[in-house]
Amino acid sequence: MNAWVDLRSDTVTQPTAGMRRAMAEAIVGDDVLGDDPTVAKLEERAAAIMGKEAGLLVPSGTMSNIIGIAVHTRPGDEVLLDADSHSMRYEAGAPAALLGVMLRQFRSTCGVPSPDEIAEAIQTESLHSPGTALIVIENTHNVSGGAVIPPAVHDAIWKTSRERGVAIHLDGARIFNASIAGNTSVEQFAARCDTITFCLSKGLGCPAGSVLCGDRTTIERARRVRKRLGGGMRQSGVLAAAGLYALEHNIERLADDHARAATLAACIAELPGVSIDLRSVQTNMVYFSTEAPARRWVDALQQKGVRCLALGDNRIRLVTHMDVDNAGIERAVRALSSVASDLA
Ligand code: TLP
Repeated sequence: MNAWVDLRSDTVTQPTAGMRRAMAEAIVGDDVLGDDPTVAKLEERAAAIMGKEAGLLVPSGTMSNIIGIAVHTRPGDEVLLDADSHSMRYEAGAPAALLGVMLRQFRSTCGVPSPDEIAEAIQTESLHSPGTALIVIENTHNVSGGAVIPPAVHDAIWKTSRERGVAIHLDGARIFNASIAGNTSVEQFAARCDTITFCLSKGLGCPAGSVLCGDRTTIERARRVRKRLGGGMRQSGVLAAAGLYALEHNIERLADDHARAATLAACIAELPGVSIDLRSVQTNMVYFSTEAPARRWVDALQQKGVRCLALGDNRIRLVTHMDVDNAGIERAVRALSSVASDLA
């Protein structure tokens, strides 16, 4: 039995034996000099899956979002993004600090933005106003509990963006989760944005890495920005091999994570002293509110071998992933029930 049932994030997974073997056997070169064949293969494969011309392996989702914003903007431009998006809340202010862009926030409802509100917010550059250069969309939407933005919403925002000459960057850190839960191909989501990034290091089980995809010219510009940010890596084929392995073996199984999250959510809905919106549990995340301080929940669950994160004073997040099987979920359910009655 594992010492922990670690539900803090889907980033905590250990590379499997198969993935480690693929990494050990990877043929590598110096990717900054452009001759790592495994990196090239991953970038081509990722681009093909997304239906884009080119891909770029970057160390993290955060760096990929920063580059995604950089390639579509100049200092002083305006970027429209969700008030609760990862770029807004969890990237240490990078768009402002590093790129000098203006961030203007819109509110989404259960993670789903309003195309009308976005259309209304777009402004044309003038002597007085910054011009809107970019819209950032996040699917699945983390802070809303891994909610999926439906393709029709992407369609509407895409249509506006073409009419108004504004680019779209899609933070698809968990786009494969969105694809499986929403029964929509990732290509369909990717067709409605100029750049898309997805993470290899979340539900797909890799130790590091994200891929930014877009047209060839944009990705060449992105390569230069990556260099500027210090994200050029050398024998990164070792990481790319893990990525290729994940794309081949770990996508379909995300459905298991979603089923396990649904089991956890159904159990939580029955507990005293908590509230949960079951409609928000669409993929691998479970957020719930607690009457007792969230910190006390985290500590009490930890004592029972279950790790989770407190977000704010009264909100808990649990994320399912490939290292938590049904037995782990059962342990978590028992721990949650026991903590709920202790804290009631
Ligand atoms: N999210 C992490 C934390 O930073 C919150 C997590 O555990 O969920 N976009 C989205 C939608 C994300 O959820 C994350 C990571 C990122 C980008 C950034 O990825 P990394 O951590 O690779 O920089």
